[in-house]
Amino acid sequence: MSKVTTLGQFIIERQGDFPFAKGELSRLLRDLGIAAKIVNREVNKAGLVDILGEAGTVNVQGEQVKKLDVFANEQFITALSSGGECCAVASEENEDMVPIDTIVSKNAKYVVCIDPLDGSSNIDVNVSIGTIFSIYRRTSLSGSGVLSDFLQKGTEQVASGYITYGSSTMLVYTTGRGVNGFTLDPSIGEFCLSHPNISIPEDGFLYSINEGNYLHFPDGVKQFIKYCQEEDEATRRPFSTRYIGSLVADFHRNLLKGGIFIYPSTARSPKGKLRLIYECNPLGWIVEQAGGKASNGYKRIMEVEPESLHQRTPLFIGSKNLVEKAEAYMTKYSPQPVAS
Ligand code: AHM
Ligand code: MG
Repeated sequence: MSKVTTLGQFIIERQGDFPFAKGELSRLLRDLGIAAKIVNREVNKAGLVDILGEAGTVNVQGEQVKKLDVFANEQFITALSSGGECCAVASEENEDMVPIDTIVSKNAKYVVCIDPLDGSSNIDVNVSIGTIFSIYRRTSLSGSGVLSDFLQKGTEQVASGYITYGSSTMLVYTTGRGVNGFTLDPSIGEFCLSHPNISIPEDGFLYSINEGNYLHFPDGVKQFIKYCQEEDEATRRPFSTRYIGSLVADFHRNLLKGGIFIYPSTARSPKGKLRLIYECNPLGWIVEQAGGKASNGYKRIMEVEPESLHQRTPLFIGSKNLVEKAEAYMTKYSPQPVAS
């Protein structure tokens, strides 16, 4: 019988590699895993709204039915507040950071940035959605966290990951020593190591972009799309388009199969749509740890200086050679005067 390694076991085994680790980061990851299982349970019931009641209404038990993204946000913040290892949370669902000032958490070492349920427009149609998270060591000295704790470059992350609620539920994370993926086995309620040491192919044959916005793309992106669509046997072009419209699901597919995901600036979103702190940086670190690249079109995403919690950025992420190719097209056809 092959040995099953659960997420909990894996985290504890890895902790032994850091002689001075006190286990706080491990506990934080474990708390995120527990919240993910609760969110997964509710996400799996999303199709039952006619039976269980619609968001905003009162269900047959007399309880207020919450929107799933609000529910997910509450679950993650509750898990992080009671775990005692996190002194503040920044979430897509909250305009300001949420300080955690319980007795156990007040002087905790870490802050967590989270998109609790990304791609939520896909919930009602049974398409994959996800959670994205990123952990930083606080820069403030004590008390509950402050805004500046979150305005650190992606290069300062100590752990990042995502959960994809799809045909199966997976948690993928890195602490800077490779990327490992765990699939939830619902029969035992545990995330089990299923994808050790994930690496993304250097070349990919998929490109993922919302081409509906084509007219408003920068010329560099238009030219890159043209390159992807040209016929060339040697480079296996034309490439195929795959676009779900759920960042985590699009990213996860390209991570395993190779490819590039692009959300550039558009007329509607001149700075791009995706958020630097809790969408782009965490996935940026994952892809780099897997051997790929993440860029804003001109520079490494993890080196962009964050100025605000909900800052947006264009994103080019995936297989190394494809991201470099797209960057070359951006530099040639859409040279930008100053770095963003
Ligand atoms: P959300 O945070 O409001 O869910 O939006 C983020 C989502 C991403 O999952 C996805 O990559 C992108 O929006 C899709 O946007 P579009 O519908 O413009 O293609
Ligand atoms: Mg989002």
